[in-house]
Amino acid sequence: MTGTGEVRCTLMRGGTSKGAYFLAGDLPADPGARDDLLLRIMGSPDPRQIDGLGGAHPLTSKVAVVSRSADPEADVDYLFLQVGVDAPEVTDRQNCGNILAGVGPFAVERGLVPADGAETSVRIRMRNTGELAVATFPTPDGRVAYTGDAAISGVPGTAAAVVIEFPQGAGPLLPTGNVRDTVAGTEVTCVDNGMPVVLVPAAALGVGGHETPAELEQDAVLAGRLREIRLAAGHLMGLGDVEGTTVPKLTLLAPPRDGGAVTTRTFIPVRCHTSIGVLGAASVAAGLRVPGAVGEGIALLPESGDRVRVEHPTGFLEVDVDVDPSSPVVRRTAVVRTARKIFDGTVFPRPAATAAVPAPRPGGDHDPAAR
Ligand code: NQM
Repeated sequence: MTGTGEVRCTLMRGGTSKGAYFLAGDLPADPGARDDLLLRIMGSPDPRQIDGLGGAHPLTSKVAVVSRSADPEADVDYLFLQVGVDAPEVTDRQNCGNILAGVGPFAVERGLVPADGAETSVRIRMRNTGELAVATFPTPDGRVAYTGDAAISGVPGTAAAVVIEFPQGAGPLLPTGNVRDTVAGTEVTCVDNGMPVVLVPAAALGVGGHETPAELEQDAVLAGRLREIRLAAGHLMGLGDVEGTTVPKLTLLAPPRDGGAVTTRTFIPVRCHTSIGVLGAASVAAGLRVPGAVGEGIALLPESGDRVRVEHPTGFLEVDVDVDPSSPVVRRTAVVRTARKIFDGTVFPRPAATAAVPAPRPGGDHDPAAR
């Protein structure tokens, strides 16, 4: 970072999300100063993020902070930060497996890790959860290759595969200790295989579970029920008061329609995801494999193999998840994503003096476009 506040930044698509990637050393070490700078870089708070890099949706208002790791088990440390769109909030309380897909390529691009032959594996310590991931991607001629033939739902075209493996998670798969809980009058399963998620049968909330995200977001009764369930589940899951936080997520479950195991609609937590998060899907898939959980009677699990195809609003996400159902413990999780470097350069943050003044809402009295 220079005296004028400009910062070296790489904008990358990671899976079905997009975010600004930084070297930790290029950002202020003090979290308050860092978060203030990130709000100004992303253009928050403003529902359109018109004055910054953010894309006016939680899925495109994300930041990765990457550094060499001091941990002998890891090459790099990755801290994920969710930047509020219309609220001046930056939180490290959740992780992001989509933005994770860009971390290995970014680490090679910026010289934190050398390319290692035709394919490079980068061991990543995810600082939000303390857990480890290993990302493997093509590096022919010592450079990251972004083109390839892997397709993921929610992203047009194809790109090089980034294979991400997660060894056994440290925390309990069922954070409440129960396979089912009754929360705000609804039977749910609370699960955490990298992302705290509350699984809710869509039918229990009076919806089909195959609606579009826009249709579900317009349903005020549903929004109220989801909020009640989330706040109560947060306490049961040991997360405390989750008002104002982005975890746990809520995933509605419905029978599959396109050859998958289950249909999902995920709230992150207010907006409905246009697909599903990677770790969110890893938690859903693991939850479906727990005997007696609320997915039973809704999901159709394959009779053999680890692969679970999780359907979502724009296609599906396949997760390999090996669960020992007796404990239950997840032995291994793996997923294929793609990532792409969009630009690399210098970002010029909005000056600090205007940071605290929220922009008028679109269509509001002070919005010139509405006049
Ligand atoms: O669950 C969105 C995303 C995510 C998170 C969210 C994610 C994950 O799609 O690993 O990737 O749940 O807020 O980027």
